[in-house]
Amino acid sequence: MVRYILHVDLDAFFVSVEQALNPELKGKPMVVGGHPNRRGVVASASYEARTFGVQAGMPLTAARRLCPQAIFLQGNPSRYRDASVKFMDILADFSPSLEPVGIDEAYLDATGCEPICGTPQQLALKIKERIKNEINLTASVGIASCKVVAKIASDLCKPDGLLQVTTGQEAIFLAPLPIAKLPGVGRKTEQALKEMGITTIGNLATLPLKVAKRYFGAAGITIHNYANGIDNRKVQAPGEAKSISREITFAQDTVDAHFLKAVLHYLCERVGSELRHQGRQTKCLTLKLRYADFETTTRRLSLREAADADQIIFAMVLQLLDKALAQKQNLVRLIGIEVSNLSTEGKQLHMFDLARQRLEYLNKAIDRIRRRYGFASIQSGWTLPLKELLLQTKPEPRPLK
Ligand code: DCP
Ligand code: CA
Repeated sequence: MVRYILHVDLDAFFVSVEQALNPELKGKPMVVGGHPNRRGVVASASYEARTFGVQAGMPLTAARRLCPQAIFLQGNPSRYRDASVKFMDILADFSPSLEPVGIDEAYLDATGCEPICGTPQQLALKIKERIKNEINLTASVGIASCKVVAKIASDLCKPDGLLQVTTGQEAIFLAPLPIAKLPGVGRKTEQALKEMGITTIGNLATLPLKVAKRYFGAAGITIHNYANGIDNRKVQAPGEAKSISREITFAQDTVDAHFLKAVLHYLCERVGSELRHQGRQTKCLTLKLRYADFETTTRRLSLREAADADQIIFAMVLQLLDKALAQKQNLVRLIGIEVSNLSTEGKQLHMFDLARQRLEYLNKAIDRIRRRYGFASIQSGWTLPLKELLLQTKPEPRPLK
């Protein structure tokens, strides 16, 4: 069956949220990321600033050199989280098959929605209209028969665009595009492909599969398939996701190990509470670090027994952080954790394991308090250095169930 997948991505997200709240900023070159005289990088640039060459990830000082007249804002994470929740809520009205990706993008499977929502194009227009009316933001939407092509389509039609790739035309659509546009092709792979004379997606598509596999292993097969417009990945609603991840990008890059450990503990609490909410446990932990130079590293370990306790997850992932910090002492821009290899098996195995049982009771009690009074209402000693940061967002109390 032909699938219709929409990739919906908000335009210049952080910047647009600021503009929606302060219309005087609209149409102006703008950068969210911090003060231009300070260290740090551009998180989001308005399309007006982009015409001067300003890009996400570039040092703020470089952005100011390129576009001195731009307005620089520090950013308001809680505003972006609010807008993100509203955005996802709008999308959820259109299809139960919704996969949020990061803060401002999502895939939506619209296969079979035609009798209710009209053609995929009509559906995309309705989604764009509601986003405009309800949160005053613009979104770009790519429509295709698979995720990778839908994502590239939304990227190409930005800002405020809508682009549908006709089924059967995927490879032709992709062929002229530069290789860096293909998800899965990072800076290193791009360089290696260029050294092989491969500069467009079409070049990669016609490379013999064996060669792609020899040079890049399993990832070579994936990008070769993508280049041919082949991507069987399903749109996965979060409940069925194979992994749960949380990450934080810092307003200011840091090497402060104490602070990094506090943030890591916070992320473990977030992931742990989500695991328990879903009634699942993890057997695989991954730590992600992105440095100021944008190099991203991941370290992974397997657990002998499945776990859902923050304390166990933290103890294990802390070992990964210690190793990473010992190996590279650069400024850190982002820290994240992912738990995967998830199971929903019962915990009978630990019936006589008192320490684990105590943790289970403790975490259940903490979850209950947090459900009622908000996540920041209860803190561990580890996350005390983050007190100010965490108290910025205070959800409405909800009744205990
Ligand atoms: N972000 C960040 N640091 C980065 C990249 C992004 O903090 N290096 C944040 C700010 C962005 C948001 O994530 O607004 C979404 O990222 P996108 O890559 O989707 O970028 P934008 O939404 O800003 O722009 P576009 O219109 O290209 O989607
Ligand atoms: Ca975006």
